[in-house]
Amino acid sequence: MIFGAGFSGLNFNIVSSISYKRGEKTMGKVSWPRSTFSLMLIFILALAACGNDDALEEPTDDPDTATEESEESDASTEESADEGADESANTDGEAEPAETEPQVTDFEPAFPEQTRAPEVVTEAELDVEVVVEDLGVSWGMEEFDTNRLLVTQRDSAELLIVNLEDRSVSDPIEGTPEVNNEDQGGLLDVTIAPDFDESRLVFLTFSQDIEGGTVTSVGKGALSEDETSLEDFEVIFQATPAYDGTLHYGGRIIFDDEENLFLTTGERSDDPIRERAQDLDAYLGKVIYITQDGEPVDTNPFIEDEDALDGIYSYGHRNTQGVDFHPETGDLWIVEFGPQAGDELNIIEPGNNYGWPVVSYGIEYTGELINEGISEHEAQGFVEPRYYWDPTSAPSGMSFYDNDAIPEWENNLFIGGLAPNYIVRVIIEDDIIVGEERLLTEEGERFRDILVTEDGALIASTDGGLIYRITGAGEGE
Ligand SMILES: [Ca+2]
Repeated sequence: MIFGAGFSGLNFNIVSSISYKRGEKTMGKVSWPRSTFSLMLIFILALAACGNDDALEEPTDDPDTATEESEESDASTEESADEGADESANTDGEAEPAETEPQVTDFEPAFPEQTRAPEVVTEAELDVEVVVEDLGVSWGMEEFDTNRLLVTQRDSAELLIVNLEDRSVSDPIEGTPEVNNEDQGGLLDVTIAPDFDESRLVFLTFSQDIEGGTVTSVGKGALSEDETSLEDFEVIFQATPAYDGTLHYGGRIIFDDEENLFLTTGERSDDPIRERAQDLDAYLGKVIYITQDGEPVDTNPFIEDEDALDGIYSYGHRNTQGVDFHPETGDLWIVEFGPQAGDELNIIEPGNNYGWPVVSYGIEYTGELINEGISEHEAQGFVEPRYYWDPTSAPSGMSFYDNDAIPEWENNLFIGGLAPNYIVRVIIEDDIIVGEERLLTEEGERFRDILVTEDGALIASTDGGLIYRITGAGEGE
C-alpha cells in the first residue's frame, strides 16, 4: 500500500505535544467512528494485493480526484505506525527518513538528498484548532486583510470571506465566474493584486468550458467596498488548447515583485494529451508568466521564438498545484503532483524543461513504466527535481513560513498532502532538502491549501471543509 503516513515514535511525540482546541462536534466526528472504521478497512485491505493502488485511483486518475481513499489511507496509517515504531527501535545512529513506507518504484535518486530526507520534529509546543468547519473543498486562500481570508469553494464555485478572529463565514461574493466543476475542476485559486488597497482587484483561476473542451482560466474583478461582489469580472488568460477532460488543471497563481503573475497549468492527465507538456505551442503542463492584463511578460524566454507561445516560462510539468517564493533566495519553488510516486519539488528557471512525461521518478497508476522508464532527468537533458516523493505525498497547495513567530519554522516549506493526509514540513539548506516532517497525521483530512498569515499562523484548508489554524502554544488567541 502506498498511502503510508510516515508515522514513527517521534511523530507520536509531536502529535501528543499538540494541544487541541476543537468544538465538541468535531472531536466526536474525528475520534471513534474513524478508528473503528479503519480497523475494518485493515482487514479489507489485507485481502487486497499490496503495492497496487488501482482501486484508489479509478475511475479517474490521481488521488486529487478520489474522495474515498482518505478513509483507506487512515487504515494504512495505523498499520504503518506499528512498522515505523519497529524500525525506529533498530537505531544504528543514522537519522531515519520521515517516510517509513517502502518505495513503489525501483528508481534511485540522482543525488542522495533527492528523496527520503531524515525526519525532523518540531520542538515547539503547538496549538492546533479548527477555526471553521462545514465548508466545501477550499481550494485556494488569500489573506486580503489582517486575519481575514478570501477562500474559494471548488465545487460550488463560491468565493467566501473567512474571519479567523470571530470565525465567521460570509455569504458567497457575487460576480464570480461560471466554472466547469466536474472532477478536479471548479473555482480554484485566489490572490489579490499587489495594489489591492487601491485597485481592490482579486484574481481567480478556474476551469472553464470553451469550444472544444475545458481550459484553466485566469480572471480578475474588483471587490466592492461592502465586500459583497466582484465587479466587472473579466477573463484575462486561457491556457489553451481546450481539451475534453476534467483532470489536471494546475491552477495556482502568485504575484512576484514585478507585480506580474505566475500561473501553473496541468497537462490534462490523459495519454497522449499529456505529451503536450513538452510542446511550446500549448499552454498545458507549463509555468506561465503574464501581466495583470493577461499579456505575456516581455522578458519571457520564448518571446523571440516564432513557434512558441509567448506566455510560457517553463515546461515539462505534470500537475502543479503549489507555488511560492523562497523567502531568502527569492527563487520560485513549485510542487508537482506526480503519477504513482514521483511528486517533485522544483526550482523554476525561465526556459527550462522539467521532463514530464519523458522522464519521471514515478510510474503509471497501472504499475507500468512511463515512456521508457527513465527517472534520471539531467542525463536526458532535463532539470533534476530538487526532491521527490516515493511513495506519493499527493502534494497540493504550499507556502514557505516567512515569519519568525515559530522561530524553528522560519523559511521552512509547508505542503498540503491529499492522500496520505498530512502536512509536509520541508527544511531546505542551500537548495538541498535536509529534513522532512509530517504534521497532523492523525486528523485524517485531505489538506488542500496552505497559507501563512502575517501573524505567523499556519493555516490549512481541507477537502472535508475545515480550516485549521496552527500556532505556537499560547499564541493562538
Ligand atoms: Ca520532472
